[in-house]
Amino acid sequence: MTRPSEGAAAPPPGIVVLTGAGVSRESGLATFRDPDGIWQRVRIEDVATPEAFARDPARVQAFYDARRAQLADPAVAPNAAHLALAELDRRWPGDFLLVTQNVDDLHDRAGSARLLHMHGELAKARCLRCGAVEPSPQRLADGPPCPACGRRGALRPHVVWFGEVPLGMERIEEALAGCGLFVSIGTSGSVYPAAGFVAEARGRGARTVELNLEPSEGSAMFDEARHGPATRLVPEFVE
Ligand code: BV8
Repeated sequence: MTRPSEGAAAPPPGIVVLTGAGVSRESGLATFRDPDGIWQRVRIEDVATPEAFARDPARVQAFYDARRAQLADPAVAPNAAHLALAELDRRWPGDFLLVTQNVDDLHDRAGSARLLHMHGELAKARCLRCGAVEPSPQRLADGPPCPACGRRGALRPHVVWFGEVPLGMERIEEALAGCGLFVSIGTSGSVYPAAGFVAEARGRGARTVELNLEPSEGSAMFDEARHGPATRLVPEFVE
């Protein structure tokens, strides 16, 4: 990990880290496109689009209720990669932003502060009636009341489905524009706009590094790629 040299006139470079499902794999959460991944068991069109929710809300709610329930399992906890990234956030004196595609709460529980969930969060629900975003009840399939307006059956997962606009894009673009280092961890580089961030960072002169179990779809875009499990690669990189 580059350290700002003592007494250097220039401020330390900004860092942007992008994570995907691979960073949570060793905490026991399935990824999406690996052989045992979620999209091998259910189709995106059936559970992760606004059309799916309009067509069969009960099925979509059940899909997210099951994944939310997994987060309550004590065996599912932040791993060494999440903890190393939280440590880097605490320690880095320059600009820092951890952008995660993950909807789990493991970065939050690890202590990451400068964190942005661009695909939303399983732990939150959004009211279709009043727009409030609140901590999610464990199960949305039963149609619990919105904590803000009281309307029953109006809560959806606060998750960005395919075809919906990712969250925090302005803040992400700003961070990419000013960063000197872009690190992509545990993502296949198959979902946009996240998969395009490396090109944006490169275009601004940032050093780009990929830490992933195996080469991703965008590996060729990176200055450096290290392959192996995140719980080994990330602590090593952060040191
Ligand atoms: C949008 C929430 C407009 C739900 C998800 C071009 C430009 C813009 C859009 C598009 C475009 N082309 C196509 C699109 C549309 C679409 C898209 O990208 N489709 C894909 C299928 C081609 N994109 C959208 O619809 C997005 N919205 O574009 O709006 C817009 C654009 C810009 C600005 C304004 C408006 C919305 C996409 C969000 C969809 N929601 N998640 C949920 O979680 O249920 S995305 C879904 O895929 C997951 O959330 C996941 O986070 C995401 C990416 O997957 P990964 O995290 O990478 O997981 P994956 O399994 O694929 O890979 C895991 C990796 O980990 C592997 O490489 C593996 O080797 C590695 N690994 C495994 N174990 C380990 C490991 N690495 C290290 N250690 C280990 N132990």
